[in-house]
Amino acid sequence: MAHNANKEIARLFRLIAMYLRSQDIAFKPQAYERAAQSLDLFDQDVSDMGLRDLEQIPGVGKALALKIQEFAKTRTIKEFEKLKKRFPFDMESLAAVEGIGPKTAYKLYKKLGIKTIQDLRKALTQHAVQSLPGFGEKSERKLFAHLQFSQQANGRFLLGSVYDQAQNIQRLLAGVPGVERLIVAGSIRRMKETVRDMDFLAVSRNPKRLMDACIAMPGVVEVYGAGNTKSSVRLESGIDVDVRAVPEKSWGAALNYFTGSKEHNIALRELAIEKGWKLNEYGLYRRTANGEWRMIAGKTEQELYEKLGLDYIEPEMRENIGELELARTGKLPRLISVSDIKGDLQMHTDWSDGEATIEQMARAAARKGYEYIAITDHTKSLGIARGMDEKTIRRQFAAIDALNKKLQGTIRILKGLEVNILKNGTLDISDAVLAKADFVGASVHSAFAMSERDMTGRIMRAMENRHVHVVFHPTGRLLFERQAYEVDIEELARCAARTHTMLEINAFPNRLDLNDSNIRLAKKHHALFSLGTDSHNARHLDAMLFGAGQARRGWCEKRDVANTHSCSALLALLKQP
Ligand code: DGT
Ligand code: CA
Ligand code: ZN
Repeated sequence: MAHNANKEIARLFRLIAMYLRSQDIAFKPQAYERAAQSLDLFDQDVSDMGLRDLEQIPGVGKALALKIQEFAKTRTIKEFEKLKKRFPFDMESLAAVEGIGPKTAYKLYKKLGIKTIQDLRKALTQHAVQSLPGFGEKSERKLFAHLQFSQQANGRFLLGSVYDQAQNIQRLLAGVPGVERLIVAGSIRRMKETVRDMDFLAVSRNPKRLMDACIAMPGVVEVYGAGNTKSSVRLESGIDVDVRAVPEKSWGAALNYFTGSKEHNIALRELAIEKGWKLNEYGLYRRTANGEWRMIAGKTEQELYEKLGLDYIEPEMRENIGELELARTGKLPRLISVSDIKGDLQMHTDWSDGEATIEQMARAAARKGYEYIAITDHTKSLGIARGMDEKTIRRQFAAIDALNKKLQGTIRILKGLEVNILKNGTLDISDAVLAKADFVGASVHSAFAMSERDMTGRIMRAMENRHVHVVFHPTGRLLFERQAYEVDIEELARCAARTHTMLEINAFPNRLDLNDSNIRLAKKHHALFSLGTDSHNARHLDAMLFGAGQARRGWCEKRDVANTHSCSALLALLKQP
């Protein structure tokens, strides 16, 4: 593990430099930055070094050496604390946005009161930034584009941006000698669209060894705590990781507790109390005749639910929104699983804005075990995505026909499109060409600012088109970037059922659109869903897991999702012109 003190001191030095720079102070910022850089490269812990030795570090003079010692003693630096008070905005995050330096961050704070990334996002959406001196419409747009790529907001992370890392840590820590069980709990286990941290839970014969392994993991930049049964660290990517070891006999109770949600936990605990019992992270307890608490369940989650008179509730459903009642009455849905998915119904290739060829995508999908895919490249009115015109579409479909012959027995490629729903609800491609496609998705990619009534009407008009099989990413939201446009999901769902048009559950990590609650809502009105990853390269195909996760959070069963069917069954079920 790198020396955490060094890293943290370097970080504070850099921040001090930024505050000073924002005030146009000369020389001092460079001195702090130079020292910070040396500290990053210095391979010995500076916390217990003497003044003389510290001064040997390149760029560290007496004044900065004293500050390093101050940090070693007090875990902070007074000058930093003073500056932080004087400039109460999130300099670190704001100055990290491409196109914003310390001076701009200060200006944004002073003129517009922008303190956080959220404030900035809001100001940009309201076009408040372009009025500042030195800014214009163009720089505002640029700034917005930079922000769009930031993966993190409000201290939360996209599930899709941390999931692999969580799996890697799980593998790594599960291999530590003594570990008998180890699993990631919390919001990641519940497949929530965004997560704040990673909560690992373990049973180990040697918990201390597990904790030591945790703080020694690659990528750890800070250790908050390292005890005998709990450790807590921060990773380079900015996310915190907690690891807890629990006794074997409490595994189920602890897993249940740390999976959450908190609301679900509270409802379970109340149910226990109603029965005169007690439930906590150690187990479920009943009072004996002589007044002592005796554990009656807790080794597995299954027995916990069973004792409470409930069917087992899958983690994705544990949000206290009615699942307890369903579990009590034996009416829980049998949730769809990612292995039920037989094909991926949205992806792009180098015919529009994708990175891979049709054949590369098809072969990658075949390796995932899919029976079919739909290639759904953009169409002409989406200029920035190199949308295809009618002529190009005909050529692409011919190419797919040829490929299907070549790949026969490997995978079936459906000729699909992602056409644009224009402002008035018509499409940018003629019906004659749509009729040649196997699978047509329609989406809104422009003119987002509309009343809910107009937008709902616009999309419904597209659904009435007999060639349109599905509405892609029905609300248009981009997590951390763009709010959903105003649209009435219930109305769309009713229209979906009536016109036999599907609604997409877009699996791409920053879309997840429809989201969990909208899926539940649409399901109530008997909408049928299609799952698609919206892949732009072969790696993206893995995102299906997150789409399936949202479908599960939306209480979907296998029959609610069209691409659980075989290819011929799917084609038979599509709306016929
Ligand atoms: P996150 O981290 O914000 O994405 O969401 P969670 O659900 O992972 O929340 P977290 O990490 O704060 O806590 C993990 C689990 O621990 C949470 O799902 C339920 C449980 N938990 C935490 N605090 C409380 C509490 O005050 N009461 C109860 N009953 N459970 C709690
Ligand atoms: Ca968590
Ligand atoms: Zn799209």
